[in-house]
Amino acid sequence: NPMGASSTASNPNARTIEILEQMGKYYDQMQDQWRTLAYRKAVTTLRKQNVKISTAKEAAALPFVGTRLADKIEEIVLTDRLRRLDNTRDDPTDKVFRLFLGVFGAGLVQANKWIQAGHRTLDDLIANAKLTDSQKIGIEHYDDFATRISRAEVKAHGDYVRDALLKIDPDFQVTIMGSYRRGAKDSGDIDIIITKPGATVSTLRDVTFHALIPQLFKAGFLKVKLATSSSHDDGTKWHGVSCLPSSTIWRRLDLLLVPEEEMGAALLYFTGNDIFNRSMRLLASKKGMRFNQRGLYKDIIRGRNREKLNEGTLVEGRDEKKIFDILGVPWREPHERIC
Ligand code: DCP
Ligand code: MG
Ligand code: MN
Repeated sequence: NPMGASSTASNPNARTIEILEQMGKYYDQMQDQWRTLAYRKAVTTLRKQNVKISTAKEAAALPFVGTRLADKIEEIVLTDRLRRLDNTRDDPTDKVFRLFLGVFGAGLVQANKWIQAGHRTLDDLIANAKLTDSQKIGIEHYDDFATRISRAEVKAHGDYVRDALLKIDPDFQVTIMGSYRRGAKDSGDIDIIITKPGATVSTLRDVTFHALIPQLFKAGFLKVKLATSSSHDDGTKWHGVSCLPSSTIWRRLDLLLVPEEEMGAALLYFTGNDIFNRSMRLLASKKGMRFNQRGLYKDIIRGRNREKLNEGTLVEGRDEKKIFDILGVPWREPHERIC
């Protein structure tokens, strides 16, 4: 966390925050996005308090803290623990479930199927389950993918891609996005945007898929391509695995191809974090607009259930700052986009 451990340690709610973070991490592993979000927001709120929050009533009066979370805060203060969290540690099926959810690309349905089929360990899966190629990689490199990547290593992966790309065409640009751009001290994966002033998507694709990627495979830097849901695949993304020549740890690497006219929207979107993006999307929607990774659009016609009936007209895509302006949001540096 970029807020740093020191600011938590001196916070009167340090112990509560610590336990809520563990509970949030549990829900994150369970892919329960709703509860993960609720816990993250509550932790952010508690970090800002300079008095100790002791009762459910005090907690419920804070923004983003609902009654059930407020009860849990009181329980933590009174008992120095949280039964719900302790329970998760005793339940063996629960542990296996979280283990399986940690396999790259495995969701709730897949994890459940493996458990129903009687599998209990990763070795079990390798020996007895029918796995896709991506799942096999996810299991064989389970520990690699679970290890955070230091800032220096993220940068080294970015430099490697940039060096190779600039040898092919010096006008290309490589930007490291995601948690790295927000200044995080470590990251879960490496997110990279590839662009070139004036180039069409088709040129970006040609160079990336026919020159860059084959070359990076040949050099041994790229290890495998991973499957992604085909519904989201418009040929501007590549998901896979890379490894530095000096290392044996395989890392998750995402490449994204962005034409110049969408660069502002892509910078905004892929800087995140996900909650900040969600609030920007909500704000756009309240103003009758729509924000996605390609741009800010207006004149969206929505149906009875607020489903959109057209794509709208592009308002801004090129300039990140302008998108903030048009939405009426004061500029926030990437490291300030943490919710
Ligand atoms: N993103 C989003 N909503 C999602 C997933 C991603 O808005 N459901 C955006 C915001 C993220 C960016 O894409 O910052 C990159 O996605 P990552 O999953 O790689 O997340 P981060 O880079 O922020 O964190 P990590 O260090 O875990 O990779
Ligand atoms: Mg990332
Ligand atoms: Mn990513």
